[in-house]
Amino acid sequence: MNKRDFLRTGVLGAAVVAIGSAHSLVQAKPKSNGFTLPPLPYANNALEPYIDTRTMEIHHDKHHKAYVGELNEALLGKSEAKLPLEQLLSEKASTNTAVRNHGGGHYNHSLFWKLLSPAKGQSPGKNIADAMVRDFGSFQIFKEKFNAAALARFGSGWAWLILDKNKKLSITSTANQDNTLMNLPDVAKGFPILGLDVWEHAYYLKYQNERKDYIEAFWNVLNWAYVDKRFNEALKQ
Ligand code: MN3
Repeated sequence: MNKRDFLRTGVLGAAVVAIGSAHSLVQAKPKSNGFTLPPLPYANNALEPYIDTRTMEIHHDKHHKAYVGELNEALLGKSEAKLPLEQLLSEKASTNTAVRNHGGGHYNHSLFWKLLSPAKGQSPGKNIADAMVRDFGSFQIFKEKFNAAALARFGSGWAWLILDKNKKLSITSTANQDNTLMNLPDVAKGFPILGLDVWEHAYYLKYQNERKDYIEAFWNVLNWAYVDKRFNEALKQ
């Protein structure tokens, strides 16, 4: 919808309200040309018993949906709405709180769904396994450091495995919906290979205050095939 159409709808909507009609134009919300909620790539119950059905429903259908809606609303009619999400985050998150919070929420969750999978028995591919040995000493040390970052993040946030500009893997965590694409003070920069949502909404129904148990369960549903894909793509960038 262009600006003129938007104004016309607004005026018409106001007129309809004024005569007390319930015409649908009154409810019609102007649409952004922006971002959409991706469907989960598996059923809500696919990650049981590690991540429960109800948590997946609420997390995707309520929380993620809200980030998308708020982001579109904040960018309505603005040129930023046309930017690719990664570029939007790297260029605008530091100065635009809606982009930082809702854009971050949209990116982080879109990534998170794809990082989970019901496929059993996955393990890291050779390239990333070798890089983990090189940069952490062993797979076990990588996992311990990642778990520690996820556990130590105070309040709401994410733990990350990232590839930095020197093509080195490292582990970090961010508050709220921040991520390592954003140019923020105190946030490490790098391409997010793997992220774990440690907001209470991600685990509280099943695990309550036991974040540690949720973190341990996460490894059973980690989609290593997708982790490998991201790693191999990031190496080429
Ligand atoms: Mn979440």
